[in-house]
Amino acid sequence: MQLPDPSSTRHPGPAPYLRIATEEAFAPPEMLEIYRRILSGANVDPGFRGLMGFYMSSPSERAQHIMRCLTDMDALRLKHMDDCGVDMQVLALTSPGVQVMDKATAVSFARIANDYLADAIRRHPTRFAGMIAVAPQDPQAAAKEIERGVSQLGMNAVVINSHTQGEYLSDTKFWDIFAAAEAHDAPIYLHPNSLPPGMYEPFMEAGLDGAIYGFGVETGLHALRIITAGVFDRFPKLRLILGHMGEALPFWAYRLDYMHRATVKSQRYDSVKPLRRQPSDYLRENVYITNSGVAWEPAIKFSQDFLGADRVLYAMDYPYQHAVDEVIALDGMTMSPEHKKRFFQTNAETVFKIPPR
Ligand code: 1DF
Ligand code: MN
Repeated sequence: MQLPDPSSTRHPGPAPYLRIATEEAFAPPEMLEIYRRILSGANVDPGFRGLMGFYMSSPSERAQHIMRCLTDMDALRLKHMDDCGVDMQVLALTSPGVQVMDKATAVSFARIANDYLADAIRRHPTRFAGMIAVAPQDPQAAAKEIERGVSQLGMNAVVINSHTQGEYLSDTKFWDIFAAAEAHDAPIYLHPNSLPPGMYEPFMEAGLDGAIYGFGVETGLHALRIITAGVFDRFPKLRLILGHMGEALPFWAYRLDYMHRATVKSQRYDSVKPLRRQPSDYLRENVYITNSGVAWEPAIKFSQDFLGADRVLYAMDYPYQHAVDEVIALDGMTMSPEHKKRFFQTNAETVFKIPPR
């Protein structure tokens, strides 16, 4: 990993735009205590143990750095932002958030985490914005927390860390969450989670279960399940945000459309029903993507071409990815000044309703 090198003279210079990073993680120390309790119990989810069990116990430099950064909401975080030229972080409770907890703990801790985040935003209102954490385990409580987050805490997006104990939001039992998000005009950032038990083994044995590949496969699958279940036909104004270059779905668009059409026509699966539009239409009209973890100009340009320049947003994925060189590379993209400003600043201001400073 490229840790910021204090002796480096490289520093992103001033830019004709603010740099707003939109998939930045934090963890209240109290959540780590709950995680410790879960990890010491019986029947621990293998994906959760492989992910947070690792970061919370490994002596490696990467793990120690990440744990230090996740739990800091003040000087250290602001210093790292300054080092990287990041003006603002849009913060989300780190994966898996409350989704690994039992229902009652998840509902109550989502509120605690949101209050904790709102306090940090109050301390640093020009540096932080945030997303509302919810417990999908209790869809009605999640809907209420979205309402509270928007109307009382001033947060305008929701974070859900992909599957909840192996269950997907394509199941209609979760759709009160979509109804609340749509009613409050709050996009849902569908962020990766560790792989559920049914997917874990073949990825883990090759060391590919994490952010390197498994996360993207599972979160992309989740987004596709939401599309093919007809969620956007039922909630046409609902918006999803996907990180990691849309978890590669823009690259899949042609094949998704062709094979979805063929599958519907052949009546091969009861679960693949006709939709009002093609899968790629929902990607272009209901989805925003961020470049979290992918500081790569060709992928960003392809996505702008496919989705439109108003749907591709900057993200760093701090502290899991923390590299000043990436900001310098992105500053240097060959791209019109208008599109670059949308990418780094104005799309985030619009999507997260960040007030002008
Ligand atoms: C990792 C990556 C962990 C991402 C994350 O949350 C995360 C990682 C626990 O590298 O283990 O959010 N990510 O979004 O790429
Ligand atoms: Mn992330």
